[in-house]
Amino acid sequence: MTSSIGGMDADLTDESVYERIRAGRLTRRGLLRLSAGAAGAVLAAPDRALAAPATGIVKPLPPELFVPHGTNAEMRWEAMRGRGYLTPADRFFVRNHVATPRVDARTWRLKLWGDGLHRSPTEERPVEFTYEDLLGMPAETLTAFIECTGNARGLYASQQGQQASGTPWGLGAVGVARWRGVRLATVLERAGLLREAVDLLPRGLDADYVDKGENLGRVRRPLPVAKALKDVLLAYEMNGAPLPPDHGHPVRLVVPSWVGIASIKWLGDIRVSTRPLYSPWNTRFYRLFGPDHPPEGGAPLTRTNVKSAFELPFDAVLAAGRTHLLTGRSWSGNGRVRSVAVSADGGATWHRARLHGPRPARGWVRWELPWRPHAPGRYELLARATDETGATQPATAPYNTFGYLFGAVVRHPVTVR
Ligand SMILES: Nc1nc2c(c(=O)[nH]1)N[C@H]1C(S)=C(S)[C@@H](COP(=O)(O)O)O[C@H]1N2
Ligand SMILES: [Mo]
Repeated sequence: MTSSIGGMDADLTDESVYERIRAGRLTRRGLLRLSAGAAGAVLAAPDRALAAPATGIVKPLPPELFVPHGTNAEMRWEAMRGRGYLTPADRFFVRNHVATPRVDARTWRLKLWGDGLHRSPTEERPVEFTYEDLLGMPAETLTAFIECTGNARGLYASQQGQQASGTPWGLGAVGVARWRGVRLATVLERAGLLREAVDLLPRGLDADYVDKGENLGRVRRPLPVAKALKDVLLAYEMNGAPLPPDHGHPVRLVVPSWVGIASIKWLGDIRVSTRPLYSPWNTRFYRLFGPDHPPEGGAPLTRTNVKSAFELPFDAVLAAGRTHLLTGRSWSGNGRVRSVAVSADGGATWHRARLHGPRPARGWVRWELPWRPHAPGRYELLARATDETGATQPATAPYNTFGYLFGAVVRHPVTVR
């Protein structure tokens, strides 16, 4: 299995190239350069402009599966109806600060450096691991969701009349995959992790992020060593295939149960430090700001909250006098979802949904409930999950200026005819 992944690397490159030729986005000259891999790890900017569509996302984004949001793409929840437990890669949401870079696994290196490692390797002379090195280490699989911190942000406006800055996601900035790779703990240990190390700074290989004219450098978000050693994966596979370009090829972090920003894609290097580390991604962003929070923001966000989604489009049309099977999924960064209640009358009466299928601690749970609406009209469907810590979904989400962690019960409108 492990060696076949190494063998599949070239195939993956071919396939993604083929995909872009088919979509007419790549010239023959661009193709020759790509396959020669001449430029090294990342394509030069002119080639990237040729190779990638305007979104900077490589995979196709058919409108029946995705809602585009600039450089990002949201999964439509109806695309999960009748599907299995996992979110297939073709419909997994993409959150890119800039654009998907093309990274060649054959020349890629993971670099570790900093005073938290034995003999304090420097950024210029780091400890290095190749893709093959990682494939040769003990592999683990992990079924986990990745969810953007701003998932459901759009509901602050549509449901609570509050303006929040950032991508106005619906509920589709979440997905569950089966990730396979090496424990970050294994690599840290081999790199010579010191007991005094407290913080890591994993950094992506995508281009610098420019925020309103200010260059903030490459995407990097501090990660406490304690979390890194507990359950973080250096993933090279997603749902049994090599990690696709948009999801971090060749290697990404998967930081289960934590806000999506922690799961750095196209991982290039990790600084290891004996002192706490900071970047704009744990100071300026990904804290709660606003009237109810301190001026410097609350503590950096870690675990996500409880949420639920129906596998239906907003404003779905359903036939009156028939029984419909309402289906959906619920998940929480605190652990397993214990129960889900559904209301079809705007919250006046609640019914227990039937939970079914696997329920891993870091994934989601599927549920269903039959519903027979008698009279035509407008209805609001509500789903409210409670997790194993007793945390449940409130009627309203506490406001913060960036619109993070919208965990309120979503009022899902449908029409019965
Ligand atoms: N290098 C890098 N890593 C990144 C990002 C990015 O823009 N660059 N976006 C982060 C954010 S905000 C989220 S929500 C997740 C999204 O992962 P996905 O695109 O595979 O769904 O990746 C995270 N890792
Ligand atoms: Mo995110």
